[in-house]
Amino acid sequence: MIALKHFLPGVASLLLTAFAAQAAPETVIWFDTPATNFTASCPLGNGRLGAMMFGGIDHERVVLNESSVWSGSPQDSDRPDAYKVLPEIRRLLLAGKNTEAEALVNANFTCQGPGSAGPQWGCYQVLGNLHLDFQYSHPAASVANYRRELDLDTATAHVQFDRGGVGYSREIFSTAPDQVIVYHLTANQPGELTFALSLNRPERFATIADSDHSLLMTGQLDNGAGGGGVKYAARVSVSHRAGLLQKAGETLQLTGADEATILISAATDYRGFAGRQLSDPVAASAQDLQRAAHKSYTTLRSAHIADFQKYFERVHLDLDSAPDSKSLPTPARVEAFHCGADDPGLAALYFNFGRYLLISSSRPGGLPANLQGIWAEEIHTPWNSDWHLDINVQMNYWPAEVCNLSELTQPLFALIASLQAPGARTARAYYNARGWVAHVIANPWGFTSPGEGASWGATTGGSAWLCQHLWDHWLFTGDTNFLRWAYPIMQGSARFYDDMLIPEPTHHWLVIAPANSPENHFRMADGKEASIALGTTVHSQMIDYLFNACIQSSKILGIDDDFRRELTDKRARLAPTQIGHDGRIMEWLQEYGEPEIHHRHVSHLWALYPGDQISPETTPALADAARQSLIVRGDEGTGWSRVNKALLWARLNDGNHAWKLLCNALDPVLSQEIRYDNGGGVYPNLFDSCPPFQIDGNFGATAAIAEMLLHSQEGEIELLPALPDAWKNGRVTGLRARGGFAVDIAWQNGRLTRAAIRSQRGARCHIRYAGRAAEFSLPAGQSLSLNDQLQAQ
Ligand code: FUC
Repeated sequence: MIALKHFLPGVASLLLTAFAAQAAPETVIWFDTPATNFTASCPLGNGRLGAMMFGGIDHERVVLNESSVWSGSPQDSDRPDAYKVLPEIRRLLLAGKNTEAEALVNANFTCQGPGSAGPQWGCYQVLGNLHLDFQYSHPAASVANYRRELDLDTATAHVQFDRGGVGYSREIFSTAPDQVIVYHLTANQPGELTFALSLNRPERFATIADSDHSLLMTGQLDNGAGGGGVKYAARVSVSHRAGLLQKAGETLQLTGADEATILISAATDYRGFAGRQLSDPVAASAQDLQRAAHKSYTTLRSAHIADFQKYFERVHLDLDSAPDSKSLPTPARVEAFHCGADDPGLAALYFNFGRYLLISSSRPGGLPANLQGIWAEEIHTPWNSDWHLDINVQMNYWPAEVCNLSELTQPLFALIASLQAPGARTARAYYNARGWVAHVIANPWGFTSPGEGASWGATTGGSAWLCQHLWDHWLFTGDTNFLRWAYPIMQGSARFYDDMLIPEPTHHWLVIAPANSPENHFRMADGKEASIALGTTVHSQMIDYLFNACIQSSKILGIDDDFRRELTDKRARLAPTQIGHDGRIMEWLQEYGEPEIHHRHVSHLWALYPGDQISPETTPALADAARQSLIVRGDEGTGWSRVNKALLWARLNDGNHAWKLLCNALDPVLSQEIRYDNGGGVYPNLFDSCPPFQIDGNFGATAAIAEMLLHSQEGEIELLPALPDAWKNGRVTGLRARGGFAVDIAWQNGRLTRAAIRSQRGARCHIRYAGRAAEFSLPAGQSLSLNDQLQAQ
């Protein structure tokens, strides 16, 4: 049963219905076997230090990560003279000669050098592997009662089993307060814990036993320019009760212990836009380890749980779980769901998992969650596990504000701020424009040039899309200090687009040229295919949003009247979102042919989500057209694409269709092979499969589930806007709405029963539910309880 304390003060009892929640099926991912691969292992993280526990019986492997283990180095990848070709590219585009324009873009509007295909770009990679080789007194005895679980509520993973009459248990967590990974092992019979411990990685390492109870692994990554890059150090130390601990070459041997605690620390000398900025990882890792070693396992554990729960306990979601959801290991539960089991509780588990992963992979002061969060087992991660700016890194942060994890966006904001200086150089080199720009890909080395392939890499929308998060943070928090900090960043981005806009010949609307619709292409009347266009819908939508954000900010801050007037004027002349002859939103300025009608990106619906310019209430015709676009795009795709569409259906108030997409996003997947067309779902450990593993789909799913329960655009809060029929009973507490509100909602038989709203800073509150509307004034900090008629109670 969820405790009363999780409800808003003063209204808790009203919300306690006969709904009997069982916490475990919604917060525990569990298995009855050890993991046979990475995507079945259990992820743990403190934002910086990651661990994937396999839970092996004879051999345990824990994959270790540190968020700044990045190869590569800063490079000058702008083509300084590219801007000279821009007038000709524009002339060709204005003349409708897209393929000719594209040839010039291909030749000039890529980065200098191999970009993300080259070693200097770098690669987020595994820190190392901790190996434990166990010996048992009864090696021939069979193993019984095996259970491995990840408890999302405490951010701890456990293994338990019996062998030869001995009960073994292990627990692992990665703690933020103490900056170490802690692995605790026990046997319930004296002297039955025996294992050898080693530490390695696939390349570039040396491990020594630097004492009879500790290991040190050091190395230096490739900087991609013929020299040494980031240096790292990882340390392991073991303390134990009973038994004997000795070093044996580069390993440690513990024999006949009752209990052991392994501490793991790691550091790098990465000195970029975020992170620890250390010069000596060997000393830093020693310091972390020594500090933690002075504390008991239980002290470390309780500090970790308190720290983690400070974030995780802010939000609760209860949905009915299938009766056997507790008895089925998670992969079997997912399989049963796939085969039609009625188990909305799996969505609650998936929702919680996304929140868990964000808290575990993105902490203030650190690097933003990358394509795999912080979890990687290879040297060569897919797409270098970087930050893609044409949906992926943004999707990572979609759940942050609505799930009351606002401060975890700080690493993303640090990345955005860091792109200004290199992005200003790129803006000059390619476009002779003021302000700053980022294209499609970014790394920790300040890369803002176009990618190495112009068809996908020359999209200039990355910076506008990133800035959307800055303005949205303000909309949720109303933090004027933050706005003062963020405004110059948004302004710099707006300046770039301001300089980039040119009138198109037919309507004289202002458009970006050259432009792409992320990663998609089109067919022209002469049958030729191209990616480079004169104006694309997504660009217009994002620039409209950004200009509005700057206009509003400058009013709030009382500055920059002239710039505001200029943006206001240009905003009114931007190309509008158009509806095509078949009733769909047009992706480009013209109605081109669409070679890939089911393309995974649906960028032209950006204004529906994450933007706010399209909604069924304010722009019903565009909302209908968006619906048509989604129908034609279909319900398949990569993992992230499926949850993106779930979000879009949620914004269209179609809960059943959103749920259908979420169900598709929960398809069981095992393949790791990169696919662009389809094949999304989840791996056994519930990591999103693009495929391969890509964490954006986890975060997007959490955002989608929140969006099905609560909308907060246009100054209104809408309760249960897209509740699917399948989610008959439920309640959610602690969600956040734009305008600075906290919202709890309970429902039964698909109908609202109670809601509670609290204003953080005092505000008028417009609420809607099922065609009803109500308005209240809420003093700061006060809660309002509403019944199903939206009447105050
Ligand atoms: C974008 C997507 C791909 C993949 C990659 C990491 O390019 O179009 O599907 O998610 O990012």
